[in-house]
Amino acid sequence: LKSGHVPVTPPATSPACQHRLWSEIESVVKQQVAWARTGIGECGVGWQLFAEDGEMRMYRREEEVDGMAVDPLKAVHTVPGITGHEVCHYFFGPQYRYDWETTLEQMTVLETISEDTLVFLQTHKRIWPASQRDVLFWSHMRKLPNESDRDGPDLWTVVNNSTHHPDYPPNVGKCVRIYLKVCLLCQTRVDPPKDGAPLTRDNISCKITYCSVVNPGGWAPASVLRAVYKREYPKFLKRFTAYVVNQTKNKPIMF
Ligand code: 6CM
Repeated sequence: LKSGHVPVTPPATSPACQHRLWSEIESVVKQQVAWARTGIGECGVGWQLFAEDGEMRMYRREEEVDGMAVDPLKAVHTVPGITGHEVCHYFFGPQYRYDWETTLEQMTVLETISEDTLVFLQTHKRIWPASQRDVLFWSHMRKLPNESDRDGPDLWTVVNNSTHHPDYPPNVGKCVRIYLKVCLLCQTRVDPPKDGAPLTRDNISCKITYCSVVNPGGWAPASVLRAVYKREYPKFLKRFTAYVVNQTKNKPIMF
């Protein structure tokens, strides 16, 4: 930092700031990003490693509310060849969701608040013996300025958070509504070629942190839910990141 310069996060400039949900979006994004940035050993809570594959590690804490498992999850992964902006672009964009989201049955964009803020209604495939689930959430994508290295790549995040919509009340049809808080936080790492040659995808990698808390909203046996998560979360993160690698491999790098 140049002397006298104090790092200040510039105010968010998204046009979504006019919207009724905006103050909630601001506060949830800040809280979720801070939580995602807290390392596994840092927060004084006991994380249990439940899945590991190459660079990917997945941790959970077993928690219950009214007998229902609401285990917080935190996953970290490092993937070569892609940027944080690219990862967030494919996670956020509704046009890509059916390509990678294997538990999805139907997705509708209920509201476009701005190009970086959407409201989604999704139904997910039924998992026996429980009822089918749906979920209604806002999703917001944001660039976070790199405060430790002003010339370094920015961080990118997507935060998904359950909300209500008067036309789609919960638990009226065949679906039970689930409630979630999800944060995907991505940091691009650059290892420039020594000889000053142009950067290629061989010189970049992305550190991904994915945090979620899902309340199943109604009866779901904790043991079945935990078995489903143990199977589905690693599958999701591996499949989704492989999808981003595949989509971007012949495209210019999007920082
Ligand atoms: O974060 C993920 N996906 C986003 C885009 O779709 C978004 C949605 C998350 C919905 C998560 C639903 C999980 C499946 C629900 C099953 C509930 C079954 C209850 C009964 C079981 C006995 O944030 C990726 C989500 C990856 C989930 C594995």
